[in-house]
Amino acid sequence: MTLTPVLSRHWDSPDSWTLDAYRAHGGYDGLRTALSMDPDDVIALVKDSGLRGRGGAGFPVGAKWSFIPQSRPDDETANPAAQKPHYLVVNADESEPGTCKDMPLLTANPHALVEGAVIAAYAIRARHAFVYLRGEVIPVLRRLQAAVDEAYAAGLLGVDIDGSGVDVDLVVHAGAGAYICGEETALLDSLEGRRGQPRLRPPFPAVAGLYACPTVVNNVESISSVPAILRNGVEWFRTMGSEKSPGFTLYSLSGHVTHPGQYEAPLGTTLRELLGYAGGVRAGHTLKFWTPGGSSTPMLTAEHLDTPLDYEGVAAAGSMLGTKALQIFDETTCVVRAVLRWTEFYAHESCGKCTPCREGTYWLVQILQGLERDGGSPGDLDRLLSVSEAILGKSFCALGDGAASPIMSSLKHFRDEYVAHHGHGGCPFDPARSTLFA
Ligand code: L3W
Ligand code: SF4
Repeated sequence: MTLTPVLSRHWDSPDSWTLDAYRAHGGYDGLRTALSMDPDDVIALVKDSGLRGRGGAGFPVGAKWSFIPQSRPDDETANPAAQKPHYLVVNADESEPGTCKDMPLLTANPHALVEGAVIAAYAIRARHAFVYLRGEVIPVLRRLQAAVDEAYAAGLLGVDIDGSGVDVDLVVHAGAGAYICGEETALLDSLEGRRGQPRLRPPFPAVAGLYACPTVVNNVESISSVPAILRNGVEWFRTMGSEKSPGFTLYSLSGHVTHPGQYEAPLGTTLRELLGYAGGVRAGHTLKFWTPGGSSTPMLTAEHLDTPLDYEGVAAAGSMLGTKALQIFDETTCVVRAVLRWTEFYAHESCGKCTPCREGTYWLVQILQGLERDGGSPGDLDRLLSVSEAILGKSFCALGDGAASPIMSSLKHFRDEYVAHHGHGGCPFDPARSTLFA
């Protein structure tokens, strides 16, 4: 596989984020193509492309768009849901530990998202679109708002877009920095002005989303990938990746790697290949474990270096592709300490709505802290497993499963290291050598 930069092709060009720079490379040509088509044909094209959601779950984008009631809102004979307004919401609340693709994308190429959002809104017949952005990242908020302002001034947003008679407004909304607001239904509650907590699904947002109206919620990278598909066609998109996981994607490499950053490549690229682009694990060290898609995805080891990083390949290896956030840890890292840091994050970010996650994450932290501090108590490993099993599949939303996942996968691959904490009376690693978790 080779790198296939599409979204990141011009990231290093001066002023890559401006409308002029974006247009110089074919920007907004995809929108023109879309506006010349029937909205249903745009949905069919995105379906044919096989584009899958880039936010973690990999749900097919075109299928999700097609769940929105298909008849026109002004068709009185139609399904009543079709007469409600439709909304597009872009999930830009990137917070999964290790995930760092949407913020660089919005910083260097915000017009790809604006163009994709107008195309998506047109396809699902939405008059209003929202971007729910992680609130702490003020420079990204400013950069995206500037792109939205430029698009309005150029007639690419607002009323009668590009003389097509189509109207779309796009609002950028800054969240207040809660991980749970990346869960789509908590995000919708937050956008409506309430405390962000997950809603029961079904109904899925496509049926009852923002203000109880049909709503598509898609990740930044998913929406930003759409213009290139309109511009270059389905066949072009399908020349990359596999039948079930077609196209290009942004992999983020972080941690003990020589050149951390975002690498855009076809789905199915392996970690071995990506490490080749990124200069390998830092000099003089060896790979110990890694996450394929952020801390919520079960960790893998050097044994999985040749796993194709697509939805099917990573599932076959016992994990999930998730957000393609490849966190690399070398042999200096204490796995218990790494898992403790992640678990503290989940305990802090648990919204408290359901008991398994609210209470379970608290107790997981207590047990892991004990192991690190003084080796813990006999039976701790069994307790870690039983608390994790009480969370996994029994919590109200995916945050609970995400919290259990690093514990269960680390116990599977590194049980001896947990046992060594008992034997040593605390962490056997020299904190001075463990650069990530000092
Ligand atoms: C209509 C149906 N729509 C499913 C839609 C649903 C959603 C999408 C995927 O979690 C994962 C999670 C994290 N009719 C539908 C339907 N949908 N059935 O499809 O739904 P789902 O439930 O499979 O996943 P999810 O709740 O969206 C996402 C994992 O991603 N993750 C990512 C975390 C990253 C962040 C971040 O940084 N912001 O949160 C990492 O692994 O654990 O498993 O739209 O409505 N019948
Ligand atoms: Fe809230 Fe955790 Fe339950 Fe999700 S799993 S609803 S974050 S308490």
